[in-house]
Amino acid sequence: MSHDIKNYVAGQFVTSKKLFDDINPVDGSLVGKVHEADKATVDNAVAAAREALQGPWGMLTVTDRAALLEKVADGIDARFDDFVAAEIADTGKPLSQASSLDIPRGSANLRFFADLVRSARGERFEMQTPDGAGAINYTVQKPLGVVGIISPWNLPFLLMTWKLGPALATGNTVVVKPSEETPGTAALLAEVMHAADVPAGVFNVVNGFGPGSAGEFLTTHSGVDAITFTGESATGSAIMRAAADNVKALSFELGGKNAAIIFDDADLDKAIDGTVRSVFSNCGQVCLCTERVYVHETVIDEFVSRLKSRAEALRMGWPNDEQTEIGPLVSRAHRDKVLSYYELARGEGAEVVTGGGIPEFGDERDNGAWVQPTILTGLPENARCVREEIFGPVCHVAPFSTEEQAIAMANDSVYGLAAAIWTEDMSRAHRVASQIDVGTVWVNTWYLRDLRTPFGGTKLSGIGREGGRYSLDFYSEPSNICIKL
Ligand code: NAD
Ligand code: 6OD
Repeated sequence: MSHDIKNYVAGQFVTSKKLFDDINPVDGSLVGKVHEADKATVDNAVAAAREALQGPWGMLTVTDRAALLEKVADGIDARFDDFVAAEIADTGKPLSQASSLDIPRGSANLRFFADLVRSARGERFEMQTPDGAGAINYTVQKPLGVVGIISPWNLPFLLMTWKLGPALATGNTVVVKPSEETPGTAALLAEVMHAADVPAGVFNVVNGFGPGSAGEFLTTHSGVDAITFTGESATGSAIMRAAADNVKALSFELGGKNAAIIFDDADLDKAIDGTVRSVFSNCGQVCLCTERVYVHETVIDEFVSRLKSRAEALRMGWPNDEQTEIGPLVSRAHRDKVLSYYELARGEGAEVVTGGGIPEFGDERDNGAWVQPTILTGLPENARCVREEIFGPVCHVAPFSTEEQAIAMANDSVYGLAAAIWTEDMSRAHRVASQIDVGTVWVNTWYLRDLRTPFGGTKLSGIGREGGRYSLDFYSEPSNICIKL
């Protein structure tokens, strides 16, 4: 049954005269009607967030703020099934994934940053002065102010809370703009915040699109102090231009064209398991997914043949079927983009090892946004399908002969988000990992996350790092207090 998804501004659920459809990509059915925030609604949200900085929220001690975040995390856990259902309805992702990754990481993100901010250390410097009495300097961390959080559709709740946790833990107030494709879990979080008595204006949600809509209103708003954004690199550039006039602080987690390198000494069972995960998880819609696989020439034939069998065995199905391993893409529009790359690959001379089209179900799912898991070979390294982010369940597999060549191929990209290396030689693992120009290198694993580590990308993959103390550094501003003794 479809329902209305409203904005949440100054502690109130706010409607709009302009509505847009939230579509379920499994079968094209209507999830709900979304109230699009107009300029006045965004202005109200920013004003409420600014006011809340001065109100009870601004007066809370770190301990009280952390306790409130934990109360919100408890509220998420108490409504776990609702969050899972909302995420599945918007994205079509399998229940097994939504209930083991997306939603658990939502409350974990809040708990982690509540813990971290409680134990954050300050700094203090003693200095000599000519009169001999000296001075003491210490640093206080102040919130940035009003933070705009703009999130994508691939891991909607995980990625929104990944920014929200540290932003609130450090004392900011926020205006969240979820992706127009996936507004469900942000709306539910507003209900949880409301029930947890989070002061009005601390957490606001405005729904809408990018240009000419809530995204642009937020990024150009002079009352917003910082923008933390996850999404496409081209959108990051547009936001950077929009934010320039007010010189806002920016943190960007952007696109990738991530490489996996499989050396001849790799444990092929592990490498194939890991590559199936890194290429096809979330139907290839994780920024960290592998789209370029480089395999040593002596093992590439076996690797491709086994990867093909595994890709063909992946179970596509209804999200609530516990056997389902892979869901649809997020929308028909995104499917058109992915299919255009499948077509382009053929035009560029690729061999399509498996996939390359649309599956047929013979039921309502034929109205959805499904696409086949696809493996390509035979493309030159300058082919567009090897260079551009596709963001679907697809990889290109190419051979290499030397370690130096593998490193050069992995680094030959305008992106620099993540890489996976598969080898049983730990000296090689250390040697190669440090030469790959990306934010995260996984060795014999993929997407294993310790939230204390720096997370982000080089080149077109982003600006800045979040995670652990890196998040605290971004969301707060150090001020020096100098006391002459
Ligand atoms: P997107 O850039 O199209 O949209 C992301 C968000 O930005 C949405 O909320 C959208 O409405 C908003 N937006 C779009 N144009 C805007 C504008 N001009 N001003 C303000 N807001 C605007 O990205 P997407 O399609 O939702 O997500 C997929 C992309 O995100 C992929 O490129 C993927 O690699 C990237 N991504 C990166 C990471 C990371 O951590 N590096 C994580 C997830 C996704
Ligand atoms: O796990 C995370 O913290 C994180 N930021 C993941 C990003 C995934 C990209 O789609």
